[in-house]
Formats: sequence, structure tokens, C-alpha cells
Amino acid sequence: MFDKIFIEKKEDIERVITRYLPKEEGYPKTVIEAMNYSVLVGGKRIRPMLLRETYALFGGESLIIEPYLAAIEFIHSYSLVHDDLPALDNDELRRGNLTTHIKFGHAMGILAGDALLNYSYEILSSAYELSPMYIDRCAKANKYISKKAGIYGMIGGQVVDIEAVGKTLDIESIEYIHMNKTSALIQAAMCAGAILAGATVEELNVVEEAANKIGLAFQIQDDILDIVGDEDKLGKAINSDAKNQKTTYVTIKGIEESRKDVETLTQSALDNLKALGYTNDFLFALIEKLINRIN
Ligand code: GRG
Repeated sequence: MFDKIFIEKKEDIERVITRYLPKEEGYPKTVIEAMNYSVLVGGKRIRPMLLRETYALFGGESLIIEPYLAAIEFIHSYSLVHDDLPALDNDELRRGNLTTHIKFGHAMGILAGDALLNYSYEILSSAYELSPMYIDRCAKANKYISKKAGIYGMIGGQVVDIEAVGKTLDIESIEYIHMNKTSALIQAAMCAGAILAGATVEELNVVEEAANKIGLAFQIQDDILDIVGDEDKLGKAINSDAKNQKTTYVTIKGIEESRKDVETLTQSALDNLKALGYTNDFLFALIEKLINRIN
């Protein structure tokens, strides 16, 4: 039952984000094709799903959420396009297909990532036009998303991750990397949903903490799958961390301990969210399912 609903919701998100993609026309057509390829080539759409379901948790019902679903997925897609470049992880396969720079050339890979990021902010800055009564909530959500995607979030985590190549890290440094490289965008998604639905500051703090734990669990599971995952199901090569001489959570704690931590972090995040007193059974089931994800 969960799987059927998940697929329906994922397809609906894909319909929305497809509407927000730029038209493949004019002089910059090549980079637009590369942008659209990067977004449409696959992906689980976890971030827009968490955004929409957190919005629903707090009773949100407006179409104002739709540009946010697109923007958060485009920011995520840009980060993957750049992460796959030769100067970063140097990967040729992503979501079961050629990475953007392999398909369109390195220059277009760089530009498509830049363009996706910029286009996200174009979408976010006009989101309020759908429902001007929510302009204050939109401004607050946009500020939060831009902070978490930037140097005090995803890019900050990525910088430390890159500087750590070949070095031995302690668990605190790895947690810093995970909290910023991965949790920050999950916080952006869930907290934007909460802000747009009118959550209070206290409620927002709870969502932020829960999203941090979900992001940590998500990244530890990603590190586990990089060692024991199935390349066909993952749609990318495994052993990328070893190839790039990266110390990960699993390198330090081992697979079994890491699996336990994924479970503990997830349960703790669920406890935090449930204590708010609102219900969204699909959101709670989705978070729980992420523990055993295989891709
Ligand atoms: C600015 C040059 C430059 C690069 C930015 C910030 C950045 C590069 C990369 C982000 C870091 C990153 C790739 C974090 C990993 C997060 C993660 C586990 C991604 C995979 O997410 P999934 O499993 O992917 O949701 P799908 O394909 O399902 O969308």
C-alpha cells in the first residue's frame, strides 16, 4: 500500500516539477536541454516529497507549495551535477544514466548546474505571486532555503568533505560534513514546508532538529550503500568513497553499528515530529522507509 501511494505522489511531484522546467528553445537551448536532462533522468524526489508532506503535517493546502517542490529538486539536481564533475567525485553514471557532463560535455555540465541553481531562485522569488497573502511566509522560506543551500549549509559541508580527501577524520568532523552536505537541504525542504504552512518558531525548531537527524541517517545509509549496495538498483557505481579516499561514518563505526545508528536517528526524528501532536501517516511511514532504502 505504501509503495503504491509513494509512486502516485512521486508521479504527481514529477508532473509539477516538469511544468516548472524551462522550454528548450533559443540560443541557450543546449544548456536548457542539459538542465532538463539532469532533472528528468530519474531520482526518488525525496526532498520535494518531504517538503510537501511537512506542509500537509501543519495543515497546508495552498498551491503555493508547487514552486517550492520544483525549486528544492532543482537545487538538489544542481548539487548532483556538480558533485559528479571530474574535479569533485568524477562519476560517469547517475540515476542509471550518463552524468550530465559526460552526456553534454564538461562546460555544459558546469553551466547546467549553475543554471539549475539560478533558476531555482528565479522560481522562488516569484512564488508569492501565486498567492500574495503568503508573501511573508514565502520571504521567510526563501531566506531559509538559500541559507541551507549555501556556505552555512550544503556548500559548506561539501567544502569540508573535499578538504578531507586522503585525511583521517574523527566522527565529529564526519557529522559536521553530513549535517551540512546532506541534512541542510533536507532541513530546507522540511522547514520550508513548515514555514509556508504557518508553523510557530517552537514547532520550526522541532522540525529542524528532526530533519537534521533524518539527513544524518540518510547520509549514513548512503555511505552503507556505497559499500554493500547493488549498482543496478542504485543507478551509479559503488565504492566511490574508497576510490576518492574518503573516510566515512561507516569507515569509523563499521556497517553494523552504522545500521543501528540509522535506525536510532530515524526513530528519534519520528518521536520529535509525533510529539508535535499533528498527524501525517504517510510522512511518518516515508521517514521510516528511508532506513531500509536500497537506492
Ligand atoms: C558548487 C562546485 C559546486 C559543487 C556543489 C554542494 C555539492 C556540490 C554537492 C552536494 C553534496 C552531495 C552530493 C551530497 C550528497 C547527498 C546525497 C545523499 C545525495 C543523493 O540523494 P538521493 O539519494 O538522490 O535523494 P536521487 O537521485 O534519488 O535524487
